[in-house]
Amino acid sequence: MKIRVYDEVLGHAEFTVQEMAALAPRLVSLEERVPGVQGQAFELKEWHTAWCDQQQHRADREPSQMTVEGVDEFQAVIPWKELNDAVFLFEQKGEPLGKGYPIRLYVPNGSSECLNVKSVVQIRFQYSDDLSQEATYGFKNLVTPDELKFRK
Ligand SMILES: Nc1nc2c(c(=O)[nH]1)N[C@H]1C(S)=C(S)[C@@H](COP(=O)(O)O)O[C@H]1N2
Ligand SMILES: [Mo]
Repeated sequence: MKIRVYDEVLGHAEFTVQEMAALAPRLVSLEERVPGVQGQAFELKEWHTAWCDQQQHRADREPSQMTVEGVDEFQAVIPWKELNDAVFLFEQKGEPLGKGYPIRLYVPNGSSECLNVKSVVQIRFQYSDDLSQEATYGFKNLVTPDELKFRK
């Protein structure tokens, strides 16, 4: 399963879990950030910087927010300043994640545990001047094919 990453400046790319983890400058033990939960993780902000470097992009500004989406279309929109301790969990006991595969976001010190999105398959880094700086989360609006028929 691939993870799609979009950045309004860098463009987009697809990564396997292994490719994503390999780009991280270091791995961290999740337990150090989230007491009681074990596993291998990498830091979101370090990862983003490493990706910028790989693309030889000299970042002159930071994203304003990140939007992550799970395979079940659960999504969270999180202000950049809330993500200082954020990590992606990708491995437990040397195995791919049982719950949360391919990767799971954890936002220690964030505004809600609901932001710990499981089974992340899409990540978007956004740069906006709109300073609505509250994190939000929930399921995207799902439209059934039947409903679509009436949407002309
Ligand atoms: N993909 C996905 N991630 C999700 C959710 C979800 O429904 N789908 N629920 C969120 C909510 S509301 C909470 S409280 C936590 C629950 O995490 P847990 O299953 O480890 O207790 O996961 C979050 N991550
Ligand atoms: Mo929740």
